[in-house]
Amino acid sequence: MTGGIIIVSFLILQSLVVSSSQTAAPDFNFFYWVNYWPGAICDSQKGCCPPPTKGNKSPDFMIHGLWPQFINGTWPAFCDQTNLFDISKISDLVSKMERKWTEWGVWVCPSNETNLWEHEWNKHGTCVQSVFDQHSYFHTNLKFRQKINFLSILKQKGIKPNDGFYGLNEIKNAIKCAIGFAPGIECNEDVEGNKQLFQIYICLDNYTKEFVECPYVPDKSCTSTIKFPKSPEKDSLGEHLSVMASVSTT
Ligand code: U2P
Repeated sequence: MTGGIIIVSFLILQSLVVSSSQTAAPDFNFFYWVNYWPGAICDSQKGCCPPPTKGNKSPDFMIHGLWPQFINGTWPAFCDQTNLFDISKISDLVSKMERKWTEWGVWVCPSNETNLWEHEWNKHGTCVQSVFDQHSYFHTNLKFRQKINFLSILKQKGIKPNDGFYGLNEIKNAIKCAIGFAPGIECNEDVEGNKQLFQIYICLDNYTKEFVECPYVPDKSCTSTIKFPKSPEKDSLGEHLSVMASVSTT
């Protein structure tokens, strides 16, 4: 009798372990969490059309996304057409997302705004459903944005968005000092062809529980010294908007 109870208990326990591991085992190796510097879009060939009302008022890094990666340098994308982006699932997060995750196309002239949030979920989020649903995917991005303030990390080491040039290693070390692991840095070019700080990549384990050493990072686009471009000042923002207003009313 006792033996029977033990066997039944064992079978129940085993079925619980199997079902929880089926939903929880990620089928990718790690995450990139990527943030971009809007100033690097503003002084590139594309020019700048800062968003008028939505978003952050003061210059800051913006979330690009949380991307699952394979160890061999490839990544999954657009994994599930049956669970596409649905803003009603994240309505409580929207106001924060407008401040920290501004649509990237709005900075480009002429603005080519698409829905970045929708794109990021449909492309990357649908491939990480073993770990996240829509709400927890976006919430996790915001949680890390709250935890890591790249601008203040860099400023503390005297690295400021002032069109100055800084050592690539100086920038990486500042971030390594703060989070324990060196980031990847992606550069683009300003109109004069100077390489400049565009995106910061940090790596997280496949449950986003901790930072990890990046298996590889897209460093090849930078030179050993790179520019940290200014962001549009509030004044120039106002100027830009009043020019736009006068153009549209004449
Ligand atoms: O490089 C173009 C876009 O492909 C996605 N990407 C790129 C490199 C990488 O290691 N992992 C990855 O997912 C990004 O997709 P997006 O969300 O921008 O469409 C990257 O910008």
